[in-house]
Amino acid sequence: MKLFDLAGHTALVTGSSRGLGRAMAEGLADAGAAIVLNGSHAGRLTEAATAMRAAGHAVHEARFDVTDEAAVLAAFAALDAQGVAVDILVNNAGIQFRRPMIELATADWRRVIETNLTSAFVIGREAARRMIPRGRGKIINIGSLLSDLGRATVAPYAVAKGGIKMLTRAMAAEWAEHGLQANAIGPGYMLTDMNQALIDNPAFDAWVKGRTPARRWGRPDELVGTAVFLASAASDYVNGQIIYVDGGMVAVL
Ligand code: GCO
Repeated sequence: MKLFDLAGHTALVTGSSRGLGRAMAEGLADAGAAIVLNGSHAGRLTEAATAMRAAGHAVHEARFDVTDEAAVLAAFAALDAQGVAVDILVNNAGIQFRRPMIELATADWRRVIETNLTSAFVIGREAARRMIPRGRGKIINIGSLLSDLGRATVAPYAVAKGGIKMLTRAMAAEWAEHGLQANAIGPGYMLTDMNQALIDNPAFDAWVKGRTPARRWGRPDELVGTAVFLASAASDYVNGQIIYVDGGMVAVL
């Protein structure tokens, strides 16, 4: 299992005080990584860090809004000053905003694109600037079923997640020769706060269970295996890929 051992590595997981990011942070920590937890809500970030430390994990806290470039730069400068070398980046932070496009304000479009896509470029660039001189690094961008498929009322989210798939390929194109591996995970319909309105909607719940070959929603912890694989030496020759963890939904009609 040494191939999947993350001891000696440090993972920055954006949006990791709850949801998918928290589950992946805990899973990467279980595999031996030190974790840089990120969130913009001080209380939630401290709660998550405290719980993970109580579980025996090495945890740093980096509180910043991923859309605030100055705060991102300051956070990386602080990590540099502390001698914390991020060699695994999980670009997970994201928001959802469901609205038909003809009713969608441009400001709301921009907010989703900035949070779900542009932040992954900015944080990826800052991480890569430090990984390239070291000749190694793992970047894991969190996409979605909507990286490949459309759904009504979630246009900015789908466009951003489609962009995540292509940003991942662009990162592979430019950074693989420097020893970095950039890949993506495409979660299916997962049991998260962001999806609570859908989970609570009997018609949508039935649709997800009928449309998904596994006939169920996914659990956040079900992303951990793929995250550890993409964060570890086991994926050193994997680049530019998106791995769907979706119960089979994207593979079938
Ligand atoms: C939606 C959901 C999806 C899921 C996930 C599916 O409104 O359709 O929020 O976006 O969260 O992204 O892969």
